[in-house]
Amino acid sequence: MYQALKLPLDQCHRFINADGTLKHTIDEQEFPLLLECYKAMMQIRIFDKKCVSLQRTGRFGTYPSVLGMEAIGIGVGKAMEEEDVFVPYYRDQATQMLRGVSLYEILMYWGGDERGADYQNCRQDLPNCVPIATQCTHAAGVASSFKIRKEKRVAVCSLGDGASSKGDFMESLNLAGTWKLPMVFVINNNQWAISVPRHLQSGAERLADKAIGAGMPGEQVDGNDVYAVYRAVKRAVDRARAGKGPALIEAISYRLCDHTTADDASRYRANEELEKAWEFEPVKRLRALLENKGLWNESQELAWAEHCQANTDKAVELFLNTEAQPPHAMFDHLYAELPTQLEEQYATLLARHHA
Ligand SMILES: Cc1ncc(C[n+]2csc(CCOP(=O)(O)OP(=O)(O)O)c2C)c(N)n1
Ligand SMILES: [Mg+2]
Repeated sequence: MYQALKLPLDQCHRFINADGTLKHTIDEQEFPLLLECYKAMMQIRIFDKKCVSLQRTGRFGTYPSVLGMEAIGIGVGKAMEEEDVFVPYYRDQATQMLRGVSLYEILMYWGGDERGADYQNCRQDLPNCVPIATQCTHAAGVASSFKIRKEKRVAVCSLGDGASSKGDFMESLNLAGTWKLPMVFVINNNQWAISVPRHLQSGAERLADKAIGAGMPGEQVDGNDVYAVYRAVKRAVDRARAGKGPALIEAISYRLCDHTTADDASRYRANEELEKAWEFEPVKRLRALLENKGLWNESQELAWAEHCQANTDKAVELFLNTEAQPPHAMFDHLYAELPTQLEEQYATLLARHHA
């Protein structure tokens, strides 16, 4: 089955199989955590669907859905400590939600309002990075500061499979390995970089092997298994915190959605492959496991879905009722002192706004 998709899922770390059975035993004490993960994954799935609808009805900007990749984000978020710093790319709503970024803030950001990046919680987490892989260099900087200040904190950097072909990533990886920085790279390998499939991106059999040249451990995990992601990231984060240096984790998943709302994946991707990928998706398998263990049932599912929808609707209402900032706000917070040219443009815009 996996071969049809060409996902190397049989070789990578996994606890929860696609049908909800266990490949490896999970300690009973961990089940409350799994329940929390499931609830969070449902919240992000319901919220994410609403974001796509908002864009389709003209009330939102371009939006990158996280459909099918929820387990990666939630596993990463659960593995981090509050004092760590998360350095995201643009498909990290799930981790951000667990870190304390509100659904309202996520909506504001993707609605084109930078106030959404001024997180009221987790104030040291970095904002979304849309330029591919540049966040890796920022994360290396954050991790360097932790090392210099002897702080027991870890920078966790998230990136896509496509981003792992960029120089910024390779340079950050090299620096992290050389300086033994307290950082963890997590690759969300969703098999596509927009329309470029994984096999055309890199000659490396496993993206995790890129760690070898940088002198750090690299590990492949089933990114559709939230517990496998959590365990791998937690181990790497604990290790980095203990001063043993960085690690790279490749979480293998599949992008069940278009690249963004500006994309139409049916133009370059076979429907048969997409249908196959749905068999491995992360939410269904965790629900099956929890139900088998007697920890979840249909009525809880319905009640929780309703709760998640209410949370989403509340945040959407607040977002839609937030007054947009004036156009000249785009100049705010860019520079301590605006360069002359920008100062002129700022003055022009200000005059028009008040005319
Ligand atoms: C520096 C830079 N080059 C190109 C782009 C255009 N671009 C946006 S998303 C993307 C593909 C990224 O794929 P991947 O890293 O696999 O992340 P995914 O979107 O699949 O999560 C590209 C090339 C960009 N945003 N930044
Ligand atoms: Mg990708």
